[in-house]
Amino acid sequence: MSPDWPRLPDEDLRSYRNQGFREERTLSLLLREQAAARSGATALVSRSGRLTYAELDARVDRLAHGLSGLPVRAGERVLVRLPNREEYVVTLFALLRIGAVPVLALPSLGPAEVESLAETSGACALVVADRYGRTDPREEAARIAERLPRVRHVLVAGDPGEAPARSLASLDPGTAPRREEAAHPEDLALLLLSGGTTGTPKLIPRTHADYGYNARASAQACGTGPDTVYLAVLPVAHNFTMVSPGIVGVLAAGGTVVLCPDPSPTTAFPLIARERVTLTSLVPALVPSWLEEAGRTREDLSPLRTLQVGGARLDEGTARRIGPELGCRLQQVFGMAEGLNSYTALDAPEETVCTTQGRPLSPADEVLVVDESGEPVPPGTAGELLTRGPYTLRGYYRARELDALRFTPDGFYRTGDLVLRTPEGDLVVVGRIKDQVNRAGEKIAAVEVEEHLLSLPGVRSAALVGVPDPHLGERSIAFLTAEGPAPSREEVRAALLRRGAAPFKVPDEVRSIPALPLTGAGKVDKRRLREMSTG
Ligand code: AMP
Ligand code: DBH
Repeated sequence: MSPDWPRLPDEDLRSYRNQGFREERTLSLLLREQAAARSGATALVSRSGRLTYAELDARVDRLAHGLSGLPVRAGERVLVRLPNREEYVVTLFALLRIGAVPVLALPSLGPAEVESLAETSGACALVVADRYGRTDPREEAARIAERLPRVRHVLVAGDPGEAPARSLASLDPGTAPRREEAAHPEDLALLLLSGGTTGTPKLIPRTHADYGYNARASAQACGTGPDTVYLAVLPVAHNFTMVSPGIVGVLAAGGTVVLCPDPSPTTAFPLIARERVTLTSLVPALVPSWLEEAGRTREDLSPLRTLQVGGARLDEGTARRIGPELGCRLQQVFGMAEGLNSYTALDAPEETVCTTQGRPLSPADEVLVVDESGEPVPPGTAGELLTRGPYTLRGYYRARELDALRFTPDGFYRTGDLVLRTPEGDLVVVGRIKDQVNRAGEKIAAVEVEEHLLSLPGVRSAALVGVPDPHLGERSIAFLTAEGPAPSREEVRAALLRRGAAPFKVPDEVRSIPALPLTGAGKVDKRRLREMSTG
Protein backbone atom coordinates (compact mmCIF):
# COMPACT_ATOMS: atom_id res chain seq x y z
CA MET A 1 0.00 0.00 0.00
CA SER A 2 1.34 3.43 -0.83
CA PRO A 3 1.77 5.85 2.08
CA ASP A 4 -0.89 8.54 2.62
CA TRP A 5 1.53 11.30 1.75
CA PRO A 6 5.09 11.52 0.48
CA ARG A 7 7.62 12.66 3.05
CA LEU A 8 10.82 14.54 2.37
CA PRO A 9 13.68 12.28 1.30
CA ASP A 10 15.90 11.50 4.32
CA GLU A 11 18.86 13.31 2.87
CA ASP A 12 16.93 16.59 2.41
CA LEU A 13 15.40 16.24 5.84
CA ARG A 14 18.83 15.86 7.43
CA SER A 15 20.22 18.80 5.57
CA TYR A 16 17.27 21.10 6.41
CA ARG A 17 17.42 20.05 10.04
CA ASN A 18 21.14 20.67 10.30
CA GLN A 19 20.63 24.18 9.02
CA GLY A 20 17.74 24.92 11.38
CA PHE A 21 15.05 24.88 8.69
CA ARG A 22 12.75 22.43 10.48
CA GLU A 23 11.09 23.12 13.83
CA GLU A 24 12.09 20.52 16.41
CA ARG A 25 9.05 20.93 18.64
CA THR A 26 5.40 20.12 18.04
CA LEU A 27 3.04 23.02 17.41
CA SER A 28 1.34 22.71 20.78
CA LEU A 29 4.71 22.62 22.53
CA LEU A 30 5.40 26.05 21.04
CA LEU A 31 2.32 27.28 22.91
CA ARG A 32 3.29 25.39 26.06
CA GLU A 33 6.71 27.05 26.13
CA GLN A 34 5.24 30.52 25.93
CA ALA A 35 2.80 29.57 28.69
CA ALA A 36 5.79 28.74 30.86
CA ALA A 37 7.73 31.88 29.91
CA ARG A 38 4.88 34.44 30.18
CA SER A 39 1.99 32.76 31.92
CA GLY A 40 0.12 35.98 32.79
CA ALA A 41 0.43 37.66 29.38
CA THR A 42 -2.66 37.86 27.19
CA ALA A 43 -2.66 35.17 24.53
CA LEU A 44 -6.15 35.35 23.04
CA VAL A 45 -8.92 37.93 22.90
CA SER A 46 -12.33 37.15 21.45
CA ARG A 47 -16.01 37.82 22.03
CA SER A 48 -15.83 35.15 24.75
CA GLY A 49 -13.31 37.20 26.69
CA ARG A 50 -9.57 37.21 27.31
CA LEU A 51 -7.28 34.27 28.01
CA THR A 52 -3.77 34.50 29.40
CA TYR A 53 -1.16 32.07 28.13
CA ALA A 54 -1.59 29.97 31.27
CA GLU A 55 -5.37 29.91 30.86
CA LEU A 56 -5.22 29.06 27.19
CA ASP A 57 -2.71 26.29 27.78
CA ALA A 58 -4.85 24.85 30.60
CA ARG A 59 -7.96 24.99 28.41
CA VAL A 60 -6.03 23.11 25.73
CA ASP A 61 -5.02 20.43 28.24
CA ARG A 62 -8.62 20.04 29.41
CA LEU A 63 -10.12 19.73 25.96
CA ALA A 64 -7.29 17.39 24.96
CA HIS A 65 -8.32 15.23 27.91
CA GLY A 66 -11.98 15.30 26.89
CA LEU A 67 -11.20 14.51 23.28
CA SER A 68 -9.02 11.54 24.12
CA GLY A 69 -11.80 10.26 26.37
CA LEU A 70 -14.24 10.02 23.44
CA PRO A 71 -11.86 8.58 22.21
CA VAL A 72 -10.16 10.53 19.48
CA ARG A 73 -6.80 8.86 18.97
CA ALA A 74 -3.43 10.04 17.74
CA GLY A 75 -3.26 10.04 13.96
CA GLU A 76 -7.05 10.26 13.51
CA ARG A 77 -8.40 13.12 11.42
CA VAL A 78 -10.92 15.60 12.78
CA LEU A 79 -12.65 18.06 10.47
CA VAL A 80 -12.71 21.53 12.04
CA ARG A 81 -15.05 24.03 10.49
CA LEU A 82 -15.23 26.99 12.82
CA PRO A 83 -15.42 30.74 12.33
CA ASN A 84 -13.23 33.24 14.16
CA ARG A 85 -14.08 32.35 17.74
CA GLU A 86 -12.19 31.24 20.81
CA GLU A 87 -13.13 27.57 20.45
CA TYR A 88 -11.18 27.39 17.19
CA VAL A 89 -7.84 28.11 18.83
CA VAL A 90 -8.49 25.85 21.81
CA THR A 91 -9.69 22.97 19.60
CA LEU A 92 -6.80 23.35 17.17
CA PHE A 93 -4.14 23.09 19.87
CA ALA A 94 -6.00 20.37 21.81
CA LEU A 95 -6.11 18.16 18.71
CA LEU A 96 -2.45 18.87 17.99
CA ARG A 97 -1.54 18.03 21.57
CA ILE A 98 -3.11 14.59 21.39
CA GLY A 99 -1.56 13.98 17.98
CA ALA A 100 -4.92 14.01 16.17
CA VAL A 101 -4.92 15.76 12.80
CA PRO A 102 -7.19 18.77 12.31
CA VAL A 103 -8.57 19.12 8.78
CA LEU A 104 -9.11 22.85 8.40
CA ALA A 105 -12.27 23.76 6.51
CA LEU A 106 -13.39 27.29 5.74
CA PRO A 107 -16.85 28.04 7.14
CA SER A 108 -17.83 29.40 3.70
CA LEU A 109 -17.64 25.94 2.09
CA GLY A 110 -20.85 24.35 0.88
CA PRO A 111 -22.23 21.11 2.39
CA ALA A 112 -21.11 18.93 -0.53
CA GLU A 113 -17.59 20.25 -0.19
CA VAL A 114 -17.50 19.65 3.55
CA GLU A 115 -18.74 16.12 3.04
CA SER A 116 -16.17 15.39 0.40
CA LEU A 117 -13.42 16.75 2.68
CA ALA A 118 -14.62 14.56 5.53
CA GLU A 119 -14.71 11.57 3.24
CA THR A 120 -11.31 12.07 1.61
CA SER A 121 -9.61 12.68 4.94
CA GLY A 122 -11.45 9.79 6.64
CA ALA A 123 -12.43 12.10 9.50
CA CYS A 124 -13.65 10.46 12.72
CA ALA A 125 -15.27 13.64 14.05
CA LEU A 126 -16.67 16.94 12.85
CA VAL A 127 -16.34 20.15 14.84
CA VAL A 128 -18.76 22.89 13.81
CA ALA A 129 -20.31 26.06 15.21
CA ASP A 130 -23.89 26.35 16.39
CA ARG A 131 -24.48 28.98 13.72
CA TYR A 132 -22.74 30.55 10.77
CA GLY A 133 -24.44 33.56 9.23
CA ARG A 134 -27.95 32.41 8.52
CA THR A 135 -27.07 28.74 8.28
CA ASP A 136 -27.06 25.99 10.89
CA PRO A 137 -23.87 23.97 10.42
CA ARG A 138 -25.11 21.43 12.99
CA GLU A 139 -27.84 20.12 10.68
CA GLU A 140 -25.37 19.76 7.86
CA ALA A 141 -22.90 17.96 10.13
CA ALA A 142 -25.60 15.58 11.31
CA ARG A 143 -26.47 14.68 7.71
CA ILE A 144 -22.82 14.09 6.85
CA ALA A 145 -22.36 11.93 9.95
CA GLU A 146 -25.34 9.85 8.89
CA ARG A 147 -23.89 9.21 5.48
CA LEU A 148 -20.28 8.61 6.49
CA PRO A 149 -19.99 5.74 8.96
CA ARG A 150 -16.43 6.72 9.88
CA VAL A 151 -17.70 9.93 11.48
CA ARG A 152 -18.34 8.93 15.10
CA HIS A 153 -18.78 12.35 16.71
CA VAL A 154 -20.30 15.72 15.95
CA LEU A 155 -18.92 18.35 18.30
CA VAL A 156 -20.35 21.84 18.51
CA ALA A 157 -18.94 25.19 19.58
CA GLY A 158 -21.90 26.67 21.47
CA ASP A 159 -25.33 25.08 21.72
CA PRO A 160 -25.09 21.44 20.54
CA GLY A 161 -28.76 21.19 19.53
CA GLU A 162 -29.98 17.65 19.01
CA ALA A 163 -28.24 14.54 20.34
CA PRO A 164 -26.01 12.75 19.51
CA ALA A 165 -24.16 16.02 18.83
CA ARG A 166 -22.23 17.23 21.89
CA SER A 167 -20.91 20.60 22.87
CA LEU A 168 -17.17 21.15 23.11
CA ALA A 169 -17.84 22.57 26.57
CA SER A 170 -19.23 19.19 27.70
CA LEU A 171 -15.83 17.65 26.99
CA ASP A 172 -14.11 19.98 29.43
CA PRO A 173 -13.53 18.06 32.67
CA GLY A 174 -12.93 21.25 34.69
CA THR A 175 -9.46 20.15 35.71
CA ALA A 176 -7.05 17.90 33.91
CA PRO A 177 -3.44 16.90 34.35
CA ARG A 178 -0.83 18.35 32.09
CA ARG A 179 -0.61 16.21 28.99
CA GLU A 180 2.54 15.07 27.31
CA GLU A 181 2.84 15.77 23.60
CA ALA A 182 1.60 12.72 21.70
CA ALA A 183 3.13 13.59 18.33
CA HIS A 184 6.67 13.60 17.02
CA PRO A 185 7.68 16.81 15.20
CA GLU A 186 7.97 14.97 11.89
CA ASP A 187 4.43 13.58 12.18
CA LEU A 188 1.53 14.86 10.13
CA ALA A 189 0.16 17.87 12.06
CA LEU A 190 -2.73 19.05 9.96
CA LEU A 191 -4.44 18.90 6.60
CA LEU A 192 -5.25 22.08 4.69
CA LEU A 193 -7.55 22.48 1.76
CA SER A 194 -5.97 23.53 -1.50
CA GLY A 195 -7.57 26.14 -3.74
CA GLY A 196 -7.74 23.33 -6.18
CA THR A 197 -7.70 22.75 -9.90
CA THR A 198 -9.63 19.52 -9.87
CA GLY A 199 -13.18 18.68 -8.90
CA THR A 200 -12.34 16.74 -5.73
CA PRO A 201 -10.76 18.58 -2.82
CA LYS A 202 -7.04 18.23 -2.51
CA LEU A 203 -5.65 17.92 0.96
CA ILE A 204 -2.30 19.40 1.84
CA PRO A 205 -0.32 17.49 4.45
CA ARG A 206 1.72 19.67 6.80
CA THR A 207 3.96 18.34 9.57
CA HIS A 208 4.67 19.97 12.94
CA ALA A 209 8.26 20.47 11.81
CA ASP A 210 7.44 22.25 8.56
CA TYR A 211 4.43 24.23 9.76
CA GLY A 212 6.23 25.29 12.93
CA TYR A 213 9.21 26.46 10.91
CA ASN A 214 6.91 28.30 8.48
CA ALA A 215 5.20 30.08 11.38
CA ARG A 216 8.35 30.92 13.34
CA ALA A 217 10.39 32.06 10.36
CA SER A 218 7.42 34.18 9.24
CA ALA A 219 7.14 35.68 12.71
CA GLN A 220 10.78 36.66 12.45
CA ALA A 221 10.39 38.12 8.95
CA CYS A 222 7.44 40.17 10.17
CA GLY A 223 9.18 41.46 13.29
CA THR A 224 6.76 39.59 15.55
CA GLY A 225 7.44 39.38 19.28
CA PRO A 226 5.73 39.61 22.66
CA ASP A 227 4.63 43.18 21.82
CA THR A 228 2.77 42.09 18.70
CA VAL A 229 -1.00 42.26 18.81
CA TYR A 230 -2.35 40.44 15.77
CA LEU A 231 -5.91 40.90 14.55
CA ALA A 232 -7.20 37.77 12.75
CA VAL A 233 -9.63 39.27 10.25
CA LEU A 234 -9.64 36.68 7.46
CA PRO A 235 -11.08 33.27 8.30
CA VAL A 236 -8.94 31.58 10.93
CA ALA A 237 -8.67 28.42 8.84
CA HIS A 238 -6.97 30.34 6.02
CA ASN A 239 -3.28 29.48 5.82
CA PHE A 240 -2.46 33.21 5.71
CA THR A 241 -4.19 33.71 9.09
CA MET A 242 -2.55 30.58 10.48
CA VAL A 243 1.16 30.88 9.71
CA SER A 244 2.11 34.04 7.83
CA PRO A 245 2.80 34.67 10.75
CA GLY A 246 -0.83 34.41 11.80
CA ILE A 247 -2.19 32.75 14.90
CA VAL A 248 0.51 30.09 15.19
CA GLY A 249 3.41 32.45 14.48
CA VAL A 250 2.17 35.12 16.89
CA LEU A 251 1.46 32.68 19.73
CA ALA A 252 4.83 30.99 19.19
CA ALA A 253 6.43 34.43 19.57
CA GLY A 254 4.53 35.27 22.77
CA GLY A 255 2.28 37.95 21.23
CA THR A 256 -1.47 38.44 21.48
CA VAL A 257 -4.06 37.17 19.00
CA VAL A 258 -7.34 39.08 18.72
CA LEU A 259 -10.13 37.35 16.81
CA CYS A 260 -12.23 39.59 14.61
CA PRO A 261 -15.64 38.01 14.01
CA ASP A 262 -16.08 39.52 10.56
CA PRO A 263 -13.82 41.41 8.14
CA SER A 264 -15.70 44.69 7.89
CA PRO A 265 -13.73 47.76 8.94
CA THR A 266 -16.56 48.86 11.23
CA THR A 267 -15.99 45.69 13.26
CA ALA A 268 -12.20 45.72 12.96
CA PHE A 269 -11.41 49.39 13.67
CA PRO A 270 -12.85 49.53 17.22
CA LEU A 271 -10.85 46.38 18.00
CA ILE A 272 -7.67 47.93 16.60
CA ALA A 273 -8.20 50.94 18.85
CA ARG A 274 -9.24 49.05 21.98
CA GLU A 275 -6.68 46.22 21.84
CA ARG A 276 -3.91 48.35 20.35
CA VAL A 277 -3.53 46.00 17.38
CA THR A 278 -0.12 46.27 15.66
CA LEU A 279 -0.49 43.77 12.80
CA THR A 280 -3.26 42.41 10.63
CA SER A 281 -3.70 40.71 7.27
CA LEU A 282 -6.23 41.18 4.47
CA VAL A 283 -6.97 39.97 0.97
CA PRO A 284 -6.87 42.77 -1.64
CA ALA A 285 -10.66 42.74 -2.09
CA LEU A 286 -11.11 44.06 1.45
CA VAL A 287 -8.61 46.90 1.16
CA PRO A 288 -10.81 49.49 -0.61
CA SER A 289 -13.53 49.33 2.05
CA TRP A 290 -10.87 49.65 4.78
CA LEU A 291 -9.38 52.72 3.06
CA GLU A 292 -12.77 54.28 2.64
CA GLU A 293 -13.72 53.73 6.26
CA ALA A 294 -10.31 55.03 7.42
CA GLY A 295 -11.27 58.37 5.87
CA ARG A 296 -14.29 58.77 8.11
CA THR A 297 -13.66 56.71 11.23
CA ARG A 298 -13.12 58.30 14.62
CA GLU A 299 -11.36 55.22 15.96
CA ASP A 300 -7.66 55.53 16.77
CA LEU A 301 -5.81 53.46 14.19
CA SER A 302 -2.37 54.67 15.23
CA PRO A 303 -1.37 51.42 17.00
CA LEU A 304 -1.46 49.59 13.64
CA ARG A 305 2.09 49.32 12.34
CA THR A 306 1.81 46.81 9.51
CA LEU A 307 -0.95 45.78 7.17
CA GLN A 308 -0.19 42.58 5.31
CA VAL A 309 -2.00 42.06 2.01
CA GLY A 310 -1.94 38.79 0.11
CA GLY A 311 -3.93 35.93 -1.34
CA ALA A 312 -4.49 37.63 -4.70
CA ARG A 313 -2.91 40.37 -6.78
CA LEU A 314 -2.87 43.80 -5.15
CA ASP A 315 -2.94 46.58 -7.70
CA GLU A 316 -0.26 49.21 -7.43
CA GLY A 317 -2.65 52.15 -7.10
CA THR A 318 -4.33 50.66 -4.04
CA ALA A 319 -0.96 49.59 -2.63
CA ARG A 320 0.29 53.17 -2.73
CA ARG A 321 -2.72 54.48 -0.81
CA ILE A 322 -2.25 52.17 2.18
CA GLY A 323 0.64 53.99 3.88
CA PRO A 324 -0.78 57.52 3.72
CA GLU A 325 -4.42 56.60 4.35
CA LEU A 326 -4.12 53.95 7.06
CA GLY A 327 -0.97 55.39 8.63
CA CYS A 328 0.85 52.06 8.66
CA ARG A 329 3.26 50.23 6.42
CA LEU A 330 2.25 47.70 3.80
CA GLN A 331 3.74 44.25 3.59
CA GLN A 332 2.83 42.20 0.53
CA VAL A 333 2.54 38.48 1.08
CA PHE A 334 2.44 35.86 -1.62
CA GLY A 335 1.70 32.49 -0.15
CA MET A 336 0.05 29.17 -0.63
CA ALA A 337 -1.27 26.52 1.71
CA GLU A 338 1.09 24.13 -0.11
CA GLY A 339 4.03 25.93 1.48
CA LEU A 340 6.10 28.73 -0.03
CA ASN A 341 5.64 32.17 1.51
CA SER A 342 7.16 35.30 0.05
CA TYR A 343 7.25 38.68 1.82
CA THR A 344 8.32 42.20 1.05
CA ALA A 345 10.85 43.23 3.72
CA LEU A 346 9.62 45.60 6.42
CA ASP A 347 12.36 48.07 5.48
CA ALA A 348 12.13 47.65 1.69
CA PRO A 349 11.80 50.82 -0.42
CA GLU A 350 8.24 51.92 -1.13
CA GLU A 351 8.65 51.10 -4.81
CA THR A 352 9.46 47.46 -4.01
CA VAL A 353 6.68 47.15 -1.43
CA CYS A 354 4.06 48.56 -3.80
CA THR A 355 5.07 46.71 -6.96
CA THR A 356 6.41 43.29 -5.91
CA GLN A 357 5.57 40.33 -3.69
CA GLY A 358 9.04 40.27 -2.20
CA ARG A 359 11.27 37.31 -1.53
CA PRO A 360 10.88 33.76 -0.32
CA LEU A 361 10.93 33.34 3.42
CA SER A 362 13.67 30.76 3.79
CA PRO A 363 17.22 30.75 2.47
CA ALA A 364 16.47 27.12 1.62
CA ASP A 365 13.45 27.94 -0.57
CA GLU A 366 14.36 27.03 -4.14
CA VAL A 367 12.51 28.97 -6.78
CA LEU A 368 12.59 28.35 -10.52
CA VAL A 369 10.83 30.40 -13.17
CA VAL A 370 10.42 28.24 -16.26
CA ASP A 371 8.88 28.34 -19.73
CA GLU A 372 6.48 25.78 -21.18
CA SER A 373 9.25 23.29 -21.84
CA GLY A 374 10.55 23.58 -18.29
CA GLU A 375 13.60 25.70 -19.19
CA PRO A 376 14.51 28.61 -16.87
CA VAL A 377 13.68 32.04 -18.30
CA PRO A 378 15.85 35.17 -17.84
CA PRO A 379 15.03 37.74 -15.10
CA GLY A 380 12.17 40.02 -16.12
CA THR A 381 10.49 37.32 -18.21
CA ALA A 382 7.34 35.66 -16.96
CA GLY A 383 7.19 31.92 -16.49
CA GLU A 384 5.69 29.32 -14.22
CA LEU A 385 6.93 29.29 -10.67
CA LEU A 386 8.27 25.95 -9.45
CA THR A 387 9.35 25.63 -5.87
CA ARG A 388 10.89 23.20 -3.43
CA GLY A 389 11.96 23.79 0.13
CA PRO A 390 11.86 22.89 3.81
CA TYR A 391 8.16 23.69 4.33
CA THR A 392 6.70 23.03 0.88
CA LEU A 393 4.85 19.76 0.36
CA ARG A 394 6.22 16.97 -1.87
CA GLY A 395 2.80 15.55 -2.65
CA TYR A 396 -0.86 15.78 -1.66
CA TYR A 397 -2.68 13.55 0.82
CA ARG A 398 -3.92 10.30 -0.72
CA ALA A 399 -3.52 11.56 -4.27
CA ARG A 400 -0.60 9.75 -5.89
CA GLU A 401 -1.93 10.13 -9.47
CA LEU A 402 -2.32 13.86 -9.08
CA ASP A 403 1.21 14.24 -7.70
CA ALA A 404 2.64 13.07 -11.01
CA LEU A 405 1.10 16.16 -12.63
CA ARG A 406 1.70 18.73 -9.93
CA PHE A 407 5.32 17.88 -9.04
CA THR A 408 8.45 17.50 -11.11
CA PRO A 409 10.38 14.23 -10.77
CA ASP A 410 12.88 16.00 -8.49
CA GLY A 411 10.21 17.21 -6.11
CA PHE A 412 9.47 20.76 -7.22
CA TYR A 413 5.85 21.84 -6.75
CA ARG A 414 4.34 23.30 -9.91
CA THR A 415 2.50 26.28 -8.46
CA GLY A 416 0.57 27.16 -11.62
CA ASP A 417 1.42 30.80 -10.91
CA LEU A 418 2.98 32.97 -13.60
CA VAL A 419 5.71 35.09 -12.04
CA LEU A 420 8.73 37.08 -13.00
CA ARG A 421 11.78 38.02 -11.04
CA THR A 422 12.93 41.63 -11.03
CA PRO A 423 16.64 42.32 -11.58
CA GLU A 424 16.83 42.96 -7.80
CA GLY A 425 15.52 39.46 -7.14
CA ASP A 426 11.95 40.18 -6.04
CA LEU A 427 9.03 38.07 -7.24
CA VAL A 428 6.11 39.61 -9.10
CA VAL A 429 3.01 37.49 -9.62
CA VAL A 430 1.67 38.36 -13.06
CA GLY A 431 -1.01 35.74 -13.60
CA ARG A 432 -1.86 32.13 -13.43
CA ILE A 433 -1.65 29.15 -15.70
CA LYS A 434 -3.72 26.92 -13.49
CA ASP A 435 -7.36 26.86 -14.37
CA GLN A 436 -8.69 28.68 -11.40
CA VAL A 437 -10.60 31.87 -10.68
CA ASN A 438 -9.28 33.91 -7.76
CA ARG A 439 -12.38 35.74 -6.59
CA ALA A 440 -11.62 38.06 -3.70
CA GLY A 441 -8.91 35.65 -2.60
CA GLU A 442 -11.26 32.64 -2.67
CA LYS A 443 -9.96 30.14 -5.20
CA ILE A 444 -12.52 28.51 -7.48
CA ALA A 445 -11.52 25.48 -9.53
CA ALA A 446 -13.04 26.01 -12.98
CA VAL A 447 -13.69 22.29 -13.58
CA GLU A 448 -15.64 22.00 -10.40
CA VAL A 449 -18.12 24.69 -11.40
CA GLU A 450 -18.19 23.35 -14.97
CA GLU A 451 -19.25 19.95 -13.66
CA HIS A 452 -22.12 21.55 -11.79
CA LEU A 453 -23.14 23.49 -14.91
CA LEU A 454 -23.12 20.38 -17.08
CA SER A 455 -25.61 18.76 -14.72
CA LEU A 456 -28.23 21.38 -15.66
CA PRO A 457 -30.90 20.22 -18.09
CA GLY A 458 -30.09 21.18 -21.69
CA VAL A 459 -26.53 22.38 -21.00
CA ARG A 460 -24.19 20.86 -23.55
CA SER A 461 -20.90 22.45 -22.71
CA ALA A 462 -19.67 24.91 -20.13
CA ALA A 463 -16.53 26.89 -19.37
CA LEU A 464 -15.78 29.14 -16.43
CA VAL A 465 -13.28 31.98 -16.72
CA GLY A 466 -12.14 34.77 -14.44
CA VAL A 467 -11.92 38.33 -15.70
CA PRO A 468 -10.40 41.33 -13.94
CA ASP A 469 -12.74 43.13 -11.59
CA PRO A 470 -11.90 46.29 -9.66
CA HIS A 471 -13.54 45.05 -6.44
CA LEU A 472 -13.14 41.28 -6.48
CA GLY A 473 -9.79 41.02 -8.25
CA GLU A 474 -11.48 38.56 -10.55
CA ARG A 475 -15.13 37.88 -11.19
CA SER A 476 -16.34 34.63 -12.70
CA ILE A 477 -18.17 34.28 -15.98
CA ALA A 478 -19.76 31.03 -17.10
CA PHE A 479 -20.08 30.46 -20.84
CA LEU A 480 -22.67 27.87 -21.80
CA THR A 481 -23.97 26.21 -24.88
CA ALA A 482 -27.43 24.79 -24.46
CA GLU A 483 -30.04 22.87 -26.32
CA GLY A 484 -33.18 24.95 -26.11
CA PRO A 485 -33.34 27.91 -23.75
CA ALA A 486 -30.20 28.44 -21.65
CA PRO A 487 -30.58 28.61 -17.86
CA SER A 488 -30.58 32.08 -16.30
CA ARG A 489 -28.07 33.08 -13.66
CA GLU A 490 -30.78 32.63 -11.05
CA GLU A 491 -31.38 29.06 -12.23
CA VAL A 492 -27.64 28.37 -12.23
CA ARG A 493 -27.40 29.79 -8.74
CA ALA A 494 -30.25 27.68 -7.42
CA ALA A 495 -28.77 24.55 -9.02
CA LEU A 496 -25.29 25.09 -7.59
CA LEU A 497 -26.58 25.71 -4.10
CA ARG A 498 -28.87 22.68 -4.34
CA ARG A 499 -25.86 20.61 -5.30
CA GLY A 500 -24.09 21.79 -2.17
CA ALA A 501 -21.62 24.24 -3.72
CA ALA A 502 -20.41 27.25 -1.76
CA PRO A 503 -22.20 30.52 -2.63
CA PHE A 504 -18.92 32.16 -3.72
CA LYS A 505 -18.67 29.58 -6.50
CA VAL A 506 -21.88 30.75 -8.18
CA PRO A 507 -20.76 32.48 -11.43
CA ASP A 508 -21.09 36.25 -11.27
CA GLU A 509 -22.39 36.19 -14.81
CA VAL A 510 -23.84 33.50 -17.09
CA ARG A 511 -23.67 33.87 -20.87
CA SER A 512 -25.09 31.57 -23.48
CA ILE A 513 -23.19 31.31 -26.79
CA PRO A 514 -23.69 29.10 -29.88
CA ALA A 515 -20.37 27.22 -29.45
CA LEU A 516 -17.31 27.37 -27.21
CA PRO A 517 -14.21 28.57 -29.05
CA LEU A 518 -11.49 25.92 -29.33
CA THR A 519 -7.70 26.11 -29.50
CA GLY A 520 -5.67 24.45 -32.23
CA ALA A 521 -5.23 21.50 -29.90
CA GLY A 522 -9.00 21.23 -29.59
CA LYS A 523 -9.20 22.46 -26.01
CA VAL A 524 -11.64 25.11 -24.93
CA ASP A 525 -9.91 28.40 -25.67
CA LYS A 526 -10.23 30.21 -22.36
CA ARG A 527 -8.04 33.05 -23.47
CA ARG A 528 -10.49 33.77 -26.26
CA LEU A 529 -13.39 33.55 -23.81
CA ARG A 530 -11.68 36.09 -21.57
CA GLU A 531 -11.26 38.41 -24.56
CA MET A 532 -14.89 37.94 -25.48
CA SER A 533 -15.95 38.88 -21.98
CA THR A 534 -13.91 42.03 -21.73
CA GLY A 535 -14.08 43.14 -25.36
P1 AMP B 1 -4.25 28.35 -2.07
O1 AMP B 1 -3.87 27.24 -3.02
O2 AMP B 1 -5.72 28.45 -1.82
O3 AMP B 1 -3.46 28.32 -0.83
O4 AMP B 1 -3.92 29.71 -2.83
C1 AMP B 1 -2.60 30.05 -3.18
C2 AMP B 1 -2.59 30.85 -4.45
O5 AMP B 1 -3.13 32.17 -4.21
C3 AMP B 1 -1.24 31.11 -5.02
O6 AMP B 1 -0.73 30.00 -5.71
C4 AMP B 1 -1.53 32.30 -5.92
O7 AMP B 1 -2.18 31.88 -7.10
C5 AMP B 1 -2.54 33.09 -5.12
N1 AMP B 1 -1.88 34.18 -4.34
C6 AMP B 1 -1.55 34.17 -3.04
N2 AMP B 1 -0.97 35.33 -2.68
C7 AMP B 1 -0.91 36.11 -3.77
C8 AMP B 1 -0.40 37.43 -4.05
N3 AMP B 1 0.15 38.19 -3.08
N4 AMP B 1 -0.51 37.90 -5.32
C9 AMP B 1 -1.07 37.14 -6.29
N5 AMP B 1 -1.56 35.89 -6.09
C10 AMP B 1 -1.50 35.37 -4.85
O1 DBH C 1 -3.58 32.65 -0.76
C1 DBH C 1 -2.99 31.97 0.08
O2 DBH C 1 -3.16 30.75 0.20
C2 DBH C 1 -2.00 32.66 1.00
C3 DBH C 1 -1.80 34.02 0.94
C4 DBH C 1 -0.89 34.64 1.79
C5 DBH C 1 -1.29 31.89 1.94
O3 DBH C 1 -1.48 30.54 2.03
C6 DBH C 1 -0.36 32.51 2.80
C7 DBH C 1 -0.18 33.90 2.72
O4 DBH C 1 0.32 31.75 3.68
